[in-house]
Amino acid sequence: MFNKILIANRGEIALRVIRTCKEMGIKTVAVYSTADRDSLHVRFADEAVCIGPPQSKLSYLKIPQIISAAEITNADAIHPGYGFLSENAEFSKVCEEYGIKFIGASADMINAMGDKATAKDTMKKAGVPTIPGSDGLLKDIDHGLGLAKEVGYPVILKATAGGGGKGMRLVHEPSQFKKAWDDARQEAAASFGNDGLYLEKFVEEPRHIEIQIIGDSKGRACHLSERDCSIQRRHQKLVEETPSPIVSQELREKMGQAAIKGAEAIGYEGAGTIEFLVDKHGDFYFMEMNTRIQVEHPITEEVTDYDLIKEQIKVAAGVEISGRNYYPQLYSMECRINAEDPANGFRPSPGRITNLHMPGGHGVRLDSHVYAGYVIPPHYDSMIGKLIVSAQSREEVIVRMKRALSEMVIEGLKTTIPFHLKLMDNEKFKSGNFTTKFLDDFDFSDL
Ligand code: MV4
Repeated sequence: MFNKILIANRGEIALRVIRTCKEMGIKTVAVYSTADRDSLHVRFADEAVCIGPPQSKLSYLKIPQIISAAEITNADAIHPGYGFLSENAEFSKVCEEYGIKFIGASADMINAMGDKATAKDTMKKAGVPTIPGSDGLLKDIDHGLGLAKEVGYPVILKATAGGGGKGMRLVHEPSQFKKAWDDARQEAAASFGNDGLYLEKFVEEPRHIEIQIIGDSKGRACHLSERDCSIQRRHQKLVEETPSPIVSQELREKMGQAAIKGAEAIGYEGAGTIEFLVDKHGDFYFMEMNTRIQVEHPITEEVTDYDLIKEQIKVAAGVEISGRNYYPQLYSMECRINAEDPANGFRPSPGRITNLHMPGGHGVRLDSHVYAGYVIPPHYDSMIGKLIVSAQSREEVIVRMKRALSEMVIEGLKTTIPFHLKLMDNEKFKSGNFTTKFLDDFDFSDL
């Protein structure tokens, strides 16, 4: 097992990793920018190294600084958390070259899954259902027009380097194709420096369902069931839950087996997530694979009683997984509490938390790095914390979530709490019958 792990991240996920390391008897090293001097991850870690000024590009994204911090402190592994360098192939490779175990995917795996057209082709060849469309990249406009006619409109153009909706265009009819093509290419080139596009039939009003998997160094993978992430606004997830109200045990088994098949086909090692779209007929299709621990991992931990960070560390150290799959024994839901103003387009609202009260009680977990007097810096994401609530049924989870949200006091800045409180009273949300378009016509004006 590792002697010392450096956590190449900040905020709640840095704390989350440190907590598990402490329970495993592994020493920890925090890295921090000058903006995070007073952060809890710095205090909770055994050692801390300042790696630069506030801007991410000069600190949390600076590979030489982080490798130096690992060398100085004699860390034998690095946990990248999510975001920052967690899916950076170069960083994964440099860690390997320095003999430091990267607790994440190999450079080759990151490259293969980071290129969405390659990832889709790989999964299709492995027998995972994919959406009809182009085999790989589109050669030119006429290639796209021909395929669109074949699969039928509406179609969607997607940037192969994309994800998160960038470089994506919906096309309803042939007359719109040229403009969509030009716009998608331009946006993709500007955002990713790669203008490669692929095409798919557009799936109307889907659910976003993802399967958590974990693979070991022997090539075996297991699944930990699904998370429903359909409550999103502009590709930002706000609420996640498990089990999904639309996933039957039969569908869970089918999606779980498809995810295992995909993961084992590529010899995936570590924790990963396979994202699917599920259509109104209950048919599911591979969308993307994430080669990192995700923000919403705690709901899976709560319903399966499985510490994903601990298992990530174990498989990185060469321990084999049990080989069984994990199924939800409870219901769990996560509300992302962000320093944003939901009444004004979720505009970031950084600043000092002048007064703070955290919720508690049975079935309530709060993963957060903040304290009274803490300043949310403007340089990073605006997450204050994740409120994770569990209970025996979806109905009880919603009641408990309302109770916990109403106990929570965060003064000094705007938060997403009023949005979550309103959502928990929404009849359509409570029915469990909604799609990824649900928030498109939600009224945020009175929050
Ligand atoms: C789609 C789709 C419908 N049909 N692909 C959005 C982000 C990127 N990861 C893929 N996305 C979508 N791909 C086909 N063929 C609809 C979306 C989509 C979406 C997916 C999941 C959650 C929220 C979404 C919001 C808008 C569009």
